[in-house]
Amino acid sequence: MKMTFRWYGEKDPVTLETIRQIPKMSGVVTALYSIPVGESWDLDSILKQKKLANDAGLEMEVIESVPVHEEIKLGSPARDKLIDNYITTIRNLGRAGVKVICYNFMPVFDWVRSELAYKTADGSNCLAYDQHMIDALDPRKQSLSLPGWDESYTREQLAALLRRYESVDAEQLFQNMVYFLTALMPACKESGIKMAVHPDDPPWSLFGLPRIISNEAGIDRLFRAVDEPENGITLCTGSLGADRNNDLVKMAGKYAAMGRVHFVHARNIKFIPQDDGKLFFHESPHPTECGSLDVYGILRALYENGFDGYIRPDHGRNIWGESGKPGYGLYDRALGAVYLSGVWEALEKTLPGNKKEG
Ligand SMILES: [Mn+2]
Repeated sequence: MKMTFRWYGEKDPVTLETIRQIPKMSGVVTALYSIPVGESWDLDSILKQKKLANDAGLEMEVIESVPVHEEIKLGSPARDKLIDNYITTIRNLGRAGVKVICYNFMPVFDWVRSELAYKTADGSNCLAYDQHMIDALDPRKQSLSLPGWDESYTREQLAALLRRYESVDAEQLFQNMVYFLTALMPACKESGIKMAVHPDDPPWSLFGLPRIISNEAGIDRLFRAVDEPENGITLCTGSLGADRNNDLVKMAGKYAAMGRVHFVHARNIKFIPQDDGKLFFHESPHPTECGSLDVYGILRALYENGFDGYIRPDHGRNIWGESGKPGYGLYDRALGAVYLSGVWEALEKTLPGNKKEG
């Protein structure tokens, strides 16, 4: 297992020098943030980013993410050129020694929360999801004021994009994803790159848009449709865990045994029951007992089924007066990394070697 940390490049207030001081940190998970979505990433720019990490004593073996252009998700005629660009990016990342690409296939919106600074009982703040607030939003009728939504679309552009998705149901989106992945596989094999799809966050349809990587059935179907070891997942516990029907311990063990967990996002969330039964959860400290997810059980299932890939602490709270990027401050993610490493050490020292290590 390799512990990693997300780094948003040179503009990230959390510096590489800080990250390297977190115990057991092997590398950063980063991206090239200035290249527009759809354009290919040139080798020089990739190597420049890698050198920054390497000079700080950190690896750059996981990219999060190489975004997938909406035209690919829509399956429009424009997709083939964009897929060619994506393949060029894969080849260049492979040349630079990158091993895993995290991406997602969620139409228009990726992660969605109702609050970015929900105040918890201990005075820290974190991301939260309140179904009441999400239900009250209709991006087709009103300007969307969604926390974290980057407003890169005007209201008219967003409305036009949503109209185009009216003809794309979950089945069509799935076919478009299979088309995309199938095209990528030869380059992935030649380049030593594994694709790790990030599950839908949250794992259900939002604003009428289809979502397909939300549960075991969806992931199984994707693995069957493109049955290659390079077609894997980012096991994001907080994303999948928002749906209480998802048995994360089972999924972690099953997909690790298949060799399809290429990357793990470890995060805990806490469900707060509401009188009307609607969903409310906020993100919590990483340890099992601080939230509703069995983080220990998930790590144990990964360990026992031979997982030896990359992991990073996912969203942390803002604590100790830090006002960091929501979910991506330094302190709580660093605490999370050390907790995860501690659990892993205990697993290694108390259980027989995992299958990969014989
Ligand atoms: Mn995640």
